[in-house]
Amino acid sequence: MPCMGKSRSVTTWVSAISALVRLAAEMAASPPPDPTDPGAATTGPGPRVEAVELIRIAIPLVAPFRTSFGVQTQRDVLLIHLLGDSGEGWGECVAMGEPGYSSEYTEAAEQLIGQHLLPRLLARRRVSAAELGGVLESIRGHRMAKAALEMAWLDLELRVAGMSLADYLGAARTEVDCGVSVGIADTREQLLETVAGYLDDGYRRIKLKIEPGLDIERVRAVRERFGPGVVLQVDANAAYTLADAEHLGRLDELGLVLIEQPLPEEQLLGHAKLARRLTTPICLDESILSATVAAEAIEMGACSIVNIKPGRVGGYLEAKHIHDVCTALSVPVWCGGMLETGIGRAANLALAALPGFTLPGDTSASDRYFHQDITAPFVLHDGRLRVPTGAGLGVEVRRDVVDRLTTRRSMVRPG
Ligand code: NPQ
Ligand code: MG
Repeated sequence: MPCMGKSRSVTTWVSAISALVRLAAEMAASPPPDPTDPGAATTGPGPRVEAVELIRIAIPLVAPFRTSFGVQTQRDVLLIHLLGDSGEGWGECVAMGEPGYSSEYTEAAEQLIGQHLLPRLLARRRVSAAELGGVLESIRGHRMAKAALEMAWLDLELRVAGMSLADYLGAARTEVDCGVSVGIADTREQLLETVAGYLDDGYRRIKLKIEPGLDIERVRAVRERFGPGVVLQVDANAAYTLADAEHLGRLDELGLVLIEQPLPEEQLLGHAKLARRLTTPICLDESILSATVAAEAIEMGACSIVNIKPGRVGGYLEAKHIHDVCTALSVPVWCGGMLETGIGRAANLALAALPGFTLPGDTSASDRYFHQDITAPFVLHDGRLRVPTGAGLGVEVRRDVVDRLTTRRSMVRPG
């Protein structure tokens, strides 16, 4: 326990943090841009959606991607194509084919969107992207499914308004520093070779996927081979327990920016206990489901850095709230990745351009994952990607490529 004098300053510090967390929670609960506020970005009453095409595509990955929860060789993606009275809008659901990263998965998202979410939205004459969360509030969870619809709504609405998503969200830069996520390799030598390739490509940060047994020695090998100048971090995807605290402490001497999600999603207190035993900062990914969870996790000391994935938190508007909350609490954030096609990649770049995104994210070039993307490919320039400037998400979908990759297609209409 701290001595008397220290305990008094700790009390002051804790009450200051509490006040900030309250402010953060209020900001999180505050409504989206007010259309009557001249300073806020507005897009009017929202589009009229006449039909929605649900398209399932299977895109092969350039190489198998192994994490602590499994190996992926292709991406099973659900695309949302809105057909409105004033134009079209595209969205992408980041759920995986199997519920490995989280409980959501593509088939379930498609079912939920078709059976529960779209009927509620299409029952209204017009819905704006900012109103979408409220209309769908009575349906619990399924944030990736909701986020996919919000993305499509934002694209349609902002295309009509002639505004880019980056401007709408409040972007502060025109290009963003990029990192890359490196899967668990079969051998140490293969890992070193892969990392060397990404450093040659110009990536400004390397993230190594780890799991028990393929962790300390692998990370040390990368640090020793490429030196102290390489910006390095690790991601466990919830593969450890609190009993591994001492083992994970061996990462402390390897100069990592952070360790991402060492423990299971629901163990906020566990992460807070682990944080006290490590000098490497803890960053949460899977655990951060909303701005409220982010504020609470930060207050209890479960993390000091936050990975923001719009799909995981229910959309880009909630993602912006988390950015605002974390920025108010001086907690750095970065943009995660879910192996998005050019559609989700474009939107992630708009988000990653906000001022609080001070660490390079998993916003990699298209060719990190795909031989052929369904939009014009995003290409690295000096370790950065350019933020799209066109209206909406700022990308055009290559319908011929989508059609070639399509495994299933259906149409949802009002009524
Ligand atoms: C993460 N992403 O940060 C995730 C997890 C992840 C870039 O490391 C298919 C679809 C395979 C989504 C593998 C990165 C995936 C996936 C891993 C997401 O935890
Ligand atoms: Mg992660």
